[in-house]
Amino acid sequence: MRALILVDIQNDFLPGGALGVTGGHEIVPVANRVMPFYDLVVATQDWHPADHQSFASQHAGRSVGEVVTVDGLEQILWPDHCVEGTWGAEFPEDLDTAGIHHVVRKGTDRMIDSYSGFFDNDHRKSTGLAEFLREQGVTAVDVMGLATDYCVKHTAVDAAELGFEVRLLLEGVRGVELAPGDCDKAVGHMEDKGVTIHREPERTP
Ligand code: VGL
Ligand code: ZN
Repeated sequence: MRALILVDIQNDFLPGGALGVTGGHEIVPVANRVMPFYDLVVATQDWHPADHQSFASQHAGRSVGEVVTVDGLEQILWPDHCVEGTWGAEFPEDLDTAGIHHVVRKGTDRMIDSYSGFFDNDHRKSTGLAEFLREQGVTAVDVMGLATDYCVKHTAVDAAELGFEVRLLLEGVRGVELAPGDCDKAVGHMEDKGVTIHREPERTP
């Protein structure tokens, strides 16, 4: 069975949000259109405590975009975003959440970030998503959401490494682009890791 994974489609990653991705709102209708084609739809949510150590606000004298070391791991500093229980962490109002069967929350440990829906950034702990998908009989996943160059990339690459057949729905992703070209680079990296890039608009995936 092929499942759909919606990555971090949350208010804070849409324009106007704390970490708004350019054009991020354009993928909501894409998600709504394709969800009915899948027997299983899983959504991830970035879900941080207010003192998460990926927030620049937690590091005196540091600003957004700088890289620090947290618990032995390199960490890019972000604006405060997707704080558990806040509006920014919620799904956007126009996302058809009735079509989502299962939600996975990640980044809940203040000491380690989690771009992937499967593992934290050091692969110390599983979120349980791989185990859940296997229990459901899933062998293939289509991935879309935000952001191409961070959470989408890490989720798709981990899925491929875990042995799932993975397609990236290009119409349904947008990226942060801290540096110009980051999204193209991320797509190339996913392709190198065995992810199929699905370039056509989704009608019957
Ligand atoms: C993300 C940066 C920080 C993402 C999450 O969803 O791509 N990016 N936290
Ligand atoms: Zn985050």
